[in-house]
Amino acid sequence: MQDKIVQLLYNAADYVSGQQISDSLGVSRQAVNKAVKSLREKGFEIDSVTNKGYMLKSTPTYLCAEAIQCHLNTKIIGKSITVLDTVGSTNDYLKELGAKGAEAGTVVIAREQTAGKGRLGRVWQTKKDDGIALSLLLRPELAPSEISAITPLSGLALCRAINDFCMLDSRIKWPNDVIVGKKKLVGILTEMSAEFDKVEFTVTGIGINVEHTVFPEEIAHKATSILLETGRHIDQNKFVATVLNYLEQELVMNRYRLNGQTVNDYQTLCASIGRQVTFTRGKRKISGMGVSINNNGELEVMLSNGTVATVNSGEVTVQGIY
Ligand code: BT5
Repeated sequence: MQDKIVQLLYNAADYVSGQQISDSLGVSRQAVNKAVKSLREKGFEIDSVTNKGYMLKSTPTYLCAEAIQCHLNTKIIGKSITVLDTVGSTNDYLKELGAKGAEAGTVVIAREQTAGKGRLGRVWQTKKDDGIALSLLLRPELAPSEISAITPLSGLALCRAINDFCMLDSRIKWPNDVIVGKKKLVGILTEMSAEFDKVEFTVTGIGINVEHTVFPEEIAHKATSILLETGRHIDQNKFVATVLNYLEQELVMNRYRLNGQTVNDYQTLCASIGRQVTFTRGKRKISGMGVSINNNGELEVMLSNGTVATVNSGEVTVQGIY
């Protein structure tokens, strides 16, 4: 109910009376008073004037579910948002919720992760309040072999959100990094729980560097943050809402699949196209020119002998990018 009150006040041009709120939400006046009190305790500045009602003056600057939700225009993503101070990994936390039946679109966000994961057992570093760790649960009606579009579509959504909201020129380094210039701003990791021929749920984890001014030595040469790139502190709640709005657009509205339009959009934003790339096949390292993304989200690489290799997993390095 608190999220609905924030949304109502946020969209109102003037004071909204307690009666109007209780009527439109179908709850008692006491329940409205109680919800307003607890919103104030969370950092929402809500003015109240006798005979006029309530007006939202400001939303909290720290990450807060209700403050994110009032900027959402989604049908599925973000209806349930949990913000945690600290957690091992938001992906692991959400996978547990998924196994217990959490609904599609559930989002878990943490201000700090103590065991953040990358791919292939690597570590993702999320320092308290500097980074946003976000995981999204989906229940696409697909076979396990059909979920390969989720990471590229998420990358597309992230790029759009960052470019729109932060006025940056971010690009995608195939398959799961969002970069600015030569450095990594976002990492994406999609995991799934499935039966033999049916996906039960997917969890897409997104790590975004926001407020970092310095990084641990081992990643300092290849990591960047929104603050470092723009010199500005962003409203993290509005930013996360923008990310979720674009995720809904790219994932849900495209039914979790790539199509002609999204492949085209992805290619336009893909830093691995038109560049010399190196990938591993077994123990061999192979180089060629990244030429396109196919309808399965795989990278097509033109080799020096004129044949085209399709790369769908493993490691790819792109010349000129970390
Ligand atoms: C990724 O893996 O980039 C996927 C990262 C996904 C993180 C999210 S956060 C929310 C959710 N919960 C989790 O536990 N995970 C997800 P990969 O492509 O394997 O890249 C990992 C590599 O990126 C590391 O080996 C480092 O070299 C580098 N790295 C680690 N932390 C970084 C950071 N904050 N910024 C830039 N690079 C980083």
